[in-house]
Amino acid sequence: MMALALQWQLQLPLPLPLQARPPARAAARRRQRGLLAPARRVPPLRARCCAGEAAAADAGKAQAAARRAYPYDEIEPRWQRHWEEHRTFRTPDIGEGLDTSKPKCYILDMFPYPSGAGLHVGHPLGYTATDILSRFKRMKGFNVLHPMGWDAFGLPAEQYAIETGTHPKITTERNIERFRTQLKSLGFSYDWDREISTTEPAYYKWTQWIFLQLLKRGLAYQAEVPVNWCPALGTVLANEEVVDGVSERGGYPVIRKPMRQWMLRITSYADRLLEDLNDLDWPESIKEMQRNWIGRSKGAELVFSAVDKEGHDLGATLLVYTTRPDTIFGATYLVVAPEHVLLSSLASEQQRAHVEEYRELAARKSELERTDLQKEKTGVFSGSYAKNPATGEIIPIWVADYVLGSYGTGAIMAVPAHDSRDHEFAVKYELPIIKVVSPPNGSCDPAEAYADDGIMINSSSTSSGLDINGMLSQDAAKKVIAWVESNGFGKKKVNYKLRDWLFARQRYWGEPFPVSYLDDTNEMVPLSEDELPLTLPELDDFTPTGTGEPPLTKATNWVRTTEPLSGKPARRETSTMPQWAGSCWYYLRFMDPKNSNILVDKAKERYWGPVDIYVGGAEHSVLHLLYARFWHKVLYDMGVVSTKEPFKCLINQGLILGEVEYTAYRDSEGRWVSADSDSSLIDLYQEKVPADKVTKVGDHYVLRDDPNVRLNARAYKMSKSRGNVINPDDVVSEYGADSLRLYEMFMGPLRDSKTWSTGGIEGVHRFLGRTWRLIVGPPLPGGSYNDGTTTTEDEPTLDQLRVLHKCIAKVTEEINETRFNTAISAMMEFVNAAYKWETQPKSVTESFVLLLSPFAPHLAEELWFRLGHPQSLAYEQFPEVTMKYMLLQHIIPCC
Ligand code: ANZ
Repeated sequence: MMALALQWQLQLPLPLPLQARPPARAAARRRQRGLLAPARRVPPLRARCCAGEAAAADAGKAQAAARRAYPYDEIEPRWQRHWEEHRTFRTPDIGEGLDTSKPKCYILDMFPYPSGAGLHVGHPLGYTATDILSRFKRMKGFNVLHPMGWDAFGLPAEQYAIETGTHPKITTERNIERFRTQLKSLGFSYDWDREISTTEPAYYKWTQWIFLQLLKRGLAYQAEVPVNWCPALGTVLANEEVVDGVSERGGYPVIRKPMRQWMLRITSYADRLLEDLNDLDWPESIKEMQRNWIGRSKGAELVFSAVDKEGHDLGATLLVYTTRPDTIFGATYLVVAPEHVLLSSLASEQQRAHVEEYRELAARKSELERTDLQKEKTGVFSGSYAKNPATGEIIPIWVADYVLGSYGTGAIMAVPAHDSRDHEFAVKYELPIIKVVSPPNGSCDPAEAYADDGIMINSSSTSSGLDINGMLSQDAAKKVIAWVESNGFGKKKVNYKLRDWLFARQRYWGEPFPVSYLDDTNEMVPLSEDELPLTLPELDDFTPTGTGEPPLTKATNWVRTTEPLSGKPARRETSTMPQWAGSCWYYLRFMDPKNSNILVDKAKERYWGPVDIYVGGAEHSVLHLLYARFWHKVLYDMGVVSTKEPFKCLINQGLILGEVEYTAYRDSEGRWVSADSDSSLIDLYQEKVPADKVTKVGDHYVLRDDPNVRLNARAYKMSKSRGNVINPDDVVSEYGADSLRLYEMFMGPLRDSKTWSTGGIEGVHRFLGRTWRLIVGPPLPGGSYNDGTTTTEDEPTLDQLRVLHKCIAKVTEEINETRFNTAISAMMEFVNAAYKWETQPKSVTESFVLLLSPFAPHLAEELWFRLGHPQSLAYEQFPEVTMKYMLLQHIIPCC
């Protein structure tokens, strides 16, 4: 226990000043001169076990001792076989023995993309948590649905196909096989009979079916839209797949290019997606991210008439969107986006060439670049003017790329005194700045825009009859809206940041769209539902065409088709659906995975829906969860599902960082320099220090042999290039699956980021070994163990019952609260206490084994069996607390 506590402290990452790493080239030079420790090589896991209480001991010996802790290598495969052969975790269907009078619990992991790299230690973190909950709920009398599947369409398999010529289907099957084997080796209690893959035609038949329903309801449409075109990947990317102007995968440059694309009208559901967030038991941070993503803003659309320089009406109007109608008297110019449809007609003869040139320049920039507040604002005068309806003033119309064509009306009224972007622009191009809002306390920086609410000034006009002077901003805004509405100058308007969902990819490895186009009229014709699935054709050449034409165009026989109703020749759609499609509804299919007549049987959905507990990474907070909620609401409106929301409770597991790395510093003479010294660390030589040469003093780390020398300690995200990736397979073979499971749960609260520590896993492994020997007895000469247990038929003492029930209460409460680390501590305390008992009464031991079973199921099953139970413990009743034994806690000390 002590050792573990120490190890836990050691895991806390300390910040390393960023500048502490010398430039790579300098480091290499120093390394050549022998001043720096050699570049980090990744030693095998066994060689890295040097931290923790066994630090001073020989690593090899510690490993040997660790492996002897108990025979996990015999126990674990045996029980995995048993569960597989007996289909222990199969959840029967309604009508096939499922007792629907029992309560249900649907516990779901975000299903993985089966990458070629296999499982990493981050995966089992969430999977162990859901497994504990599933096993616990089964033992608490719930019907549990706990399935697993594969989100297997997507770019990497296709990229691999391009590089190696291996068909994505083969790569995907191979990767799935590996993932499945790895997951089974961890003893997760999935119902493998329900396994699905998004790439199976029997599955994507229903993804295509949903698309047809969206099409019928006008929620899928085609539009010529400026898309993110990535020439290197030869595909269009969604906004979310572009980071800082380059593709998220691969980091290739992305440009904007207009293309005809499939879009999904998610914006029609914006309000419901926003409102229904309130009832969800989700992390507040995720709900906030979704709210921001939807970005509902309230304001007004105002009409400005285009006029000539003298103010003569030109018969055209420009609509602007503003969230600050109160500032209308301060609007000294208008700005249209470079892609605004009226721009060409607004450009005067004199300005046309400048405007065109500017438009072309802007087309090369990403939206991110254009809206970057740090970037200098640019723009060009269009040559046209408009009349401010409130002031009657003639104001110029400019084009500038800080206004986006895709938001609001693509045009703004610029109020430089109160909007910082407009202010910067007006200063640069010497446009008038008129202050119309005075801060309530009267003072503001005249060199900057005052963007807050306040009291209206300079805001009345006899010609228009509008007077809002002296009013508070919000009241003034209401008055302006009423005024524009009654005078035909505009209306109240709600806007959303959320855009319709670009739903097509110019790639091969995705769901084909079930539509074709008639050769003669080009009319789009949906496939009839009974023709689904439309399967992907075999293809040998996956390389993108480079023109934007998807690789599927190469499958000429597949592309050519006949429209069944008219018999007319037609060609199939050659884009495919994005990877998000399959993951939008998979949780529904798990309820009824083999149904070929309907997406999900109504009775099954009514029983199992919605997902009660959904666990996955926070990186899916916006896209997957928003898209899935959107589809779910459409299916709800169609009566396919009975709940408004798909996922009742959401839990984001934290990140697992690599083992803490310690850095010491030396000066040019080779002397140690403490990391907290005044000298700049940049000029010093860095040296990685192994954990067994480090000790902790107060809240910092020092050299064990020279405690005056302070070190920097930091944990990094696991990455191949850093060489700090831990492979779960290695951990399983070294310590067993139960140790890995227990360790990942013991590292700290599920939702927090945590640092990997091999010393920590040795600690939990020793705990399991102690538990084993407590119940089975010490090893016999030769290293084997008794067949049974050393428990007795004795009646437990009151003290034993007190210790047991305290443990039951704690473990039950902590599982319910998903605080698995403290549940494990409670079990460790129990084992410590039990070692002091003269005998181990069987009834007490049995209850403890049941408590342990959700966490370390293999070991628990083995002990349960040895305690005389031939059946698996998976459906045994979870121990219940008897309060009278708990109360003994208070009585005993007094006696
Ligand atoms: C006048 C004004 C005065 C504005 C003021 C702000 C402050 P949100 O909250 O994000 O909805 N805007 C409108 N459409 C735009 C577009 N397509 N591209 C860039 N900016 C656009 O922001 C709405 C505000 O952003 C609008 O209100 C408009 O500027 C600007 F003191 O109008 B405002």
